[in-house]
Amino acid sequence: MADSPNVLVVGAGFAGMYAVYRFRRQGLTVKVLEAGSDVGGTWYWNRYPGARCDVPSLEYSYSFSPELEQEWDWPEVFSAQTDILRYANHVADRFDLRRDMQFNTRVVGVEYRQDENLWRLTTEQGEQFEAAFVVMATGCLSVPNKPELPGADSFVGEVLHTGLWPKEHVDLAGKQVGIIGTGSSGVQAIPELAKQAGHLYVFQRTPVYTVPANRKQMRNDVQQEFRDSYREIRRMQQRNQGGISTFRPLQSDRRWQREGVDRASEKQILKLTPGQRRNLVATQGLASLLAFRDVYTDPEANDVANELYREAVRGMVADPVVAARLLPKDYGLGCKRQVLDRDYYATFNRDDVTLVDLQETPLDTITAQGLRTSDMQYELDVLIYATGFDAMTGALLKANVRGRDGRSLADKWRYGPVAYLGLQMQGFPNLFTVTGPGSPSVLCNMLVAIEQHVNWIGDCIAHMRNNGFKSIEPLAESEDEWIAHVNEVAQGTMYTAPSCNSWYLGANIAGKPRIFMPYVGGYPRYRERCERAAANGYEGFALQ
Ligand code: N01
Repeated sequence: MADSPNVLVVGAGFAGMYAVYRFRRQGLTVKVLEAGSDVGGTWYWNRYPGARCDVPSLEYSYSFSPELEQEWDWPEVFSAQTDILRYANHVADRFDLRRDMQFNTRVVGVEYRQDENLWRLTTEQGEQFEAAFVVMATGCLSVPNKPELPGADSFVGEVLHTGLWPKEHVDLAGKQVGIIGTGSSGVQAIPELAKQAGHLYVFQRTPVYTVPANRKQMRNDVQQEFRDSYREIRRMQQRNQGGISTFRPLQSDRRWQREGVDRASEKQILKLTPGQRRNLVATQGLASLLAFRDVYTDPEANDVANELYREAVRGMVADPVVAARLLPKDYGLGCKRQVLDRDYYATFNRDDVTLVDLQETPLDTITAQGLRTSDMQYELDVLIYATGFDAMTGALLKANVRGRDGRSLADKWRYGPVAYLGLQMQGFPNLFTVTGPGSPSVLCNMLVAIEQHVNWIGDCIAHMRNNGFKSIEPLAESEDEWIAHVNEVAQGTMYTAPSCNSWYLGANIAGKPRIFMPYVGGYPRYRERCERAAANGYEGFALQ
């Protein structure tokens, strides 16, 4: 047996990193096993050109160390992957986290040893580790989805995936480059790839709703204002539905006041006249459509916003045929994770970029030289998959988890993820998930969601050790009640509209059960629920 710490953590992304800090501070020994060669998780793997975060960096940052908050400089309001990875490395250095981490170590087995009440983890290299507690900090978007396309193996050019982008520079100069997929990754990459490639072919199956990203450089006075107010900002995050404070620079109230739009109509697009709506989009851009509450719940309001969106895109793309292909038609705003871009539509005005609509001319096969659709052969040097992830459950299932009586997690989750509060599963005692299905996770500022979960897990382990408990797992009825609640709050939102197919629903993976996985009821309500369970002696859980 290689090692037996108190807690084994799988994954050295932001969750695994904080787990080391938190668990160490409470006197536990901890070991992290990580497949990559260093820290950073999502930001370690997703190095494709254009990758950046859609949450402002002053908020997408750890709150556990006031010193860290004061000393770190963010160059931009919404940071690029390189800056976020630099931050992750700084945190790892500053708190000496790597001491308890083993890299290049992929966990392929997570098995509960019932007689010993221990978990045994097996790595790809055959090493084994044991611990009383396991924390799966494996991320929500960490297993790339690479669809099996006919003929894919025959392609002789270079194949890349946005979610597994090489560390080394990829030279695309003068090359014929194809990219499949127009979700967040594709939309971020396409304008950058177009600048680098000889010619870029974008193979689009489903058009996307994307709005321009905030491109502001960080101003010193804004950063200082944050630093001076961080404690209040962190409190505001705890009260906000998505774990993001409404503190500057996100504050939009003044802008709304300037434009003379009252706060009631801010929430309902149907209360504005057609002229007011058009004026709003013309003066404040596409992102203004996202501020209306009714767009997310009322199909009529949603249609109004969708049509305004389409109208604006027609104005941005020079060729009307290309514009028509770029317009989403079969689903509405608010169904998928909102995509943010930098010059996405303008990129299709370039002569060296071709949009191929795979609905009009479906993909026939990949060939040795490129990609063939029903009407054309496209010669390619490089083929890039921007085809997303097996989200939320993928990494947990891939780790081959087996609980009591040898029951696999895959079996427990054959009809969709069954868990309590996205923290634990019945039949898998002392195994915890960070930002697991049924928790706000991907609908929340991830750093806020991660810290809340790791703190809860740390407190739970302390409670067990202080009170002589050897095992904790949820009651089956707690899981049932929580799943019913998770489903109930998602009903009536655009997320679960019949026309909606998103990775939130598992709809991007063939054969995956269609279940809305994250908790949409808001972070504060969720956090209070977790706190209440703990305060009531871990209500809903069986402690032994
Ligand atoms: O993945 P996606 P993503 N043939 O699943 C297409 C986060 N993220 O990596 O819709 C042809 O959204 C698929 O088409 P369709 C963020 O949470 C954040 O882009 O299935 N096409 C779609 O166009 C995001 O939501 C940032 O018809 C195929 C695309 O591939 C999440 O990651 C940046 C296909 C996949 O889109 C996932 O985004 C990047 C096939 N067989 C990512 N299979 C930030 O900004 C799939 N597609 C923080």
